[in-house]
Amino acid sequence: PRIQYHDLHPTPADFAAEVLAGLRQKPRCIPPKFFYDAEGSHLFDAITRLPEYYPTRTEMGILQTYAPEIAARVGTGALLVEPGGATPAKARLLFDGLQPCAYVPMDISRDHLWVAAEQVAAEYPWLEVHAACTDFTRLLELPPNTPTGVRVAFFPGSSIGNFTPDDAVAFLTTVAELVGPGGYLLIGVDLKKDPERLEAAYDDADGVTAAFNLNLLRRINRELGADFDLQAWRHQVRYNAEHGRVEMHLASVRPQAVQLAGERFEFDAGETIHTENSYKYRVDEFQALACRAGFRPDAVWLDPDALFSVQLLAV
Ligand code: AVI
Repeated sequence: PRIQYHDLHPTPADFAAEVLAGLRQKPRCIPPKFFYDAEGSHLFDAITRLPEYYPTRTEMGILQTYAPEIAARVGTGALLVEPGGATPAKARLLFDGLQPCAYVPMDISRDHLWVAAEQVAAEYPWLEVHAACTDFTRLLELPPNTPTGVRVAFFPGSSIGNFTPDDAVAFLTTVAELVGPGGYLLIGVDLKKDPERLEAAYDDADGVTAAFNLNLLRRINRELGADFDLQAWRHQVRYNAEHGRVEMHLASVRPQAVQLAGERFEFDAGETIHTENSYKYRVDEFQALACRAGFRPDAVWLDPDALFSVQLLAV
């Protein structure tokens, strides 16, 4: 298999420092990137298969249906770059139609990235794979010897929804620079819809998303030696219409104190730790945001129920 590995040795996030900083704030918050330890990644995988969590299967359906149209617009022989490409199940749907000159998955998680690169290379023997272990801040450094072609960035999963709109613009600006004039971004964006449907997607009947959220406290206890009582916290989901986002919180069921790294944190009954935002857009809202980053809308594909969008943006 034709694989090249490129390790930029990304600096791991400082879990302790970021958790302490977030808990010292009011309202309290912890960044969602810390959900994904081994158990959290496993739970997220289970979330993507839940009946209530429509985004994954809906997006895959759109990609499958419209792969030939996508290929017709961007052309064959492009360089396909996937920031966060350690789970290439979705990119796979594009390879046959796009016939990219190379696939460049980029991810901070070295082990997942290496495994994914090997699987892709084994499955698509004609495809050159250049796996780059790096964080989002260094997207512009492509691995050496990467073939040239029209650059297409692929950012599925509505991961863009976990950025604030301003951070999304900053990230998309870097992506626009990465693909350059003549390049494209193919991005999955979850759409605004009935709040009940949105809240159910983040508060499933089997409690998988609740376990995913609460696993963060388990991880803090295990890795940072805190003493969160897991029975005293509840998963809480609300659609914030003003900001157009689903919020996940962990709510304290009673007044309590938690010890972490020699510091004592007191929580009132009902007080929450805000753990995630998942922004939802109308198609025109997202296009306006992408325009601020230097893109122009090229095409949009939706599922029949208009739950989710796959958008092609050009530089
Ligand atoms: C990864 N990200 C796009 C998911 C989302 O829908 O915002 C994370 C997630 N959180 C709870 N369920 C799924």
